[in-house]
Amino acid sequence: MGLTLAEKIIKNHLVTGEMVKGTDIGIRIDQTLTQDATGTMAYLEFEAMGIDRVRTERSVAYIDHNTLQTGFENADDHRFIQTVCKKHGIWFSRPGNGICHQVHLERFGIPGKTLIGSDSHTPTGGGIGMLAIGAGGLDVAVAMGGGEYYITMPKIVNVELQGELQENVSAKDIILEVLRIMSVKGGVGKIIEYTGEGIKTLSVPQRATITNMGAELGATTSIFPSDENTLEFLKAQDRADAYTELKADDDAVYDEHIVINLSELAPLAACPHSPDAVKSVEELAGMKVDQVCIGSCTNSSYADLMKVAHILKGKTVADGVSLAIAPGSKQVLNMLAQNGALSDLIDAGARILESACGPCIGMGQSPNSKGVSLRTFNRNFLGRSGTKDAEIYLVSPEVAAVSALTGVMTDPREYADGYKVDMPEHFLINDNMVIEPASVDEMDKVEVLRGPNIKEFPKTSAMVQDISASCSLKVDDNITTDHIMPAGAKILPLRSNIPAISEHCFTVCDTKFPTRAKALGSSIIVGGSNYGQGSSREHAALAPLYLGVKAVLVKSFARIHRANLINAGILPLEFADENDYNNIDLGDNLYIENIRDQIAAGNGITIINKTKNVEINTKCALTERQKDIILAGGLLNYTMMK
Ligand code: MIC
Ligand code: SF4
Repeated sequence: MGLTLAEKIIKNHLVTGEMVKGTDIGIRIDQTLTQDATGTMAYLEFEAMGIDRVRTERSVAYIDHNTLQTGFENADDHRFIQTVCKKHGIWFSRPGNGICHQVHLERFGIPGKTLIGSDSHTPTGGGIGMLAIGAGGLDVAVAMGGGEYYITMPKIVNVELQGELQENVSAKDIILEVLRIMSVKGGVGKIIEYTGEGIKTLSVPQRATITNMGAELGATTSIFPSDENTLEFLKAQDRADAYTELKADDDAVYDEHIVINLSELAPLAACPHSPDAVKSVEELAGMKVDQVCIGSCTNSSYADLMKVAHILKGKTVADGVSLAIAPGSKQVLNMLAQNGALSDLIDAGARILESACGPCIGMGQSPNSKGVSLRTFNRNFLGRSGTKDAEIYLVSPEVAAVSALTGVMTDPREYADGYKVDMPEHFLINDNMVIEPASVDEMDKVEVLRGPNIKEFPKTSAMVQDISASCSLKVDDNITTDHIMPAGAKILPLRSNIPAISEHCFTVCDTKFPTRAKALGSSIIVGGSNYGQGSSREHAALAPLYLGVKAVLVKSFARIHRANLINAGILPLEFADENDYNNIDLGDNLYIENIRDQIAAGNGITIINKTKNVEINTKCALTERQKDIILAGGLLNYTMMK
């Protein structure tokens, strides 16, 4: 029986377990990446493990999220990351060099290698044929120290692309169509593998748009084969030696099969407040628009921005619209500057932002009250833009650009004029903003510089035997990590300070949660299905941990968040019978006895709701390793005990 491409890469990296779907496997990690909003914590964890030097083939730290410096905090964090990287063997991409996923694809991604990153959009690397997975900071720290990375062996879904996109329909519309079909929880426990004649028409950056936003499916990762288009991209990046041809065997067996005919696809938009609330642009046409933002790790490549520049050239942004553009990398921005396209953008009235995440993570450019904002980004969760009552629509660069001109949602096919951006034969290459680590001989001389906002990783203790706790919060389905631990320009600078950031935990849902949880001492959160979807931020586990949350009991979890809870030593429980969701209310007194024995026995955990006098059976499907992590009080304790 033949293997799929993902299975081939897993097989080559398998250290623990067997490739049996649904069972736990440990894989060797070749490369890691971090960004600054998760990076400080990841490097504090790495330091706590006491390992001198990274043991990966390549580890890179990027500064791209917390780039608004309205106080000392972010600048201090950048300096900490820069010095810690220099000392321990990690390459450092300076602020201004671009968004981690875009730069990694351009300069470091290698087909067939494994990559984990402390950012949920790490699967962007699947566009170049890597097995690239988003993870919590602690998992990345362990991988930097040479430890394997554990996942549940996923099912493999084949998305077969046929035909060719019409002009002004783009890669973004392909992934929006996949989201429409599969939903934000349809990819949990799965890898999405793209095949078919249609992929030949897609360049590496277009493929990367698709694998990037595959994160919104909840998928473990997404991947494209490595073929002549991959070689063309690598050659143009002066990295042809990184190329290997990679594809699935002809007789590979997939668990699911989806066919999309690109020729029939129309421009799409994800409506507020979920990436799978997809409608056609035709249906939404004419809706008044207040803001347009172009950029993010999904859609900020050279080709994307050349297309935008072409649409805007010689025109002016509509009166009522504010247009912001953040190019994905210094390479992209500089190429636009050199060929004059930047001037077309400026001339049309675009507000040019630095090459960073910017508005995507609420670092500035929050829309006006009740504003309608079209964004080429990947997430439109409630409040993420910084304006809670704003309406965010996720669209392609083509839809964004034409709508910026007309002031209303517009189908870009009406503006088709035959223009096509060719892949440059040579990208502009200058890695002067990437700092090499110190040599082994020099590393001891490097002093790691810490600012006062950098507080220690919260200490945890081994799991106790009995837990008496109250329900401190009850939430619905599809809770995102942006609900649990909001981001934005005001809160992100506290990412290195768990006591301070925990004051904002869940405040999008309930402003009193942090005070209540602290007053209760020990508590349990109750939620619906797909709890914790979205980002990889381990702060969504560390802040509840700091506030005394001992267990999270839900209908189902998103993958990375569940792993982060286990890493933090918080019990992830699922209702054995979903109807029991109705048997717990806010404030109920809950009791779990002999918990260590129940975890070890592995038959689920019984919670007694003393307020309602009912017993609730929960599933607690932990592998032997995960049981040991939970019993030790988290992955850091477990790793240090080993
Ligand atoms: C995001 O897009 O939500 C982020 C910000 O990049 C996060 C990481 C973070 O919260 O720091 C992610 O996707 O993992
Ligand atoms: Fe940055 Fe947005 Fe991409 Fe997250 S999704 S890495 S915030 S650009």
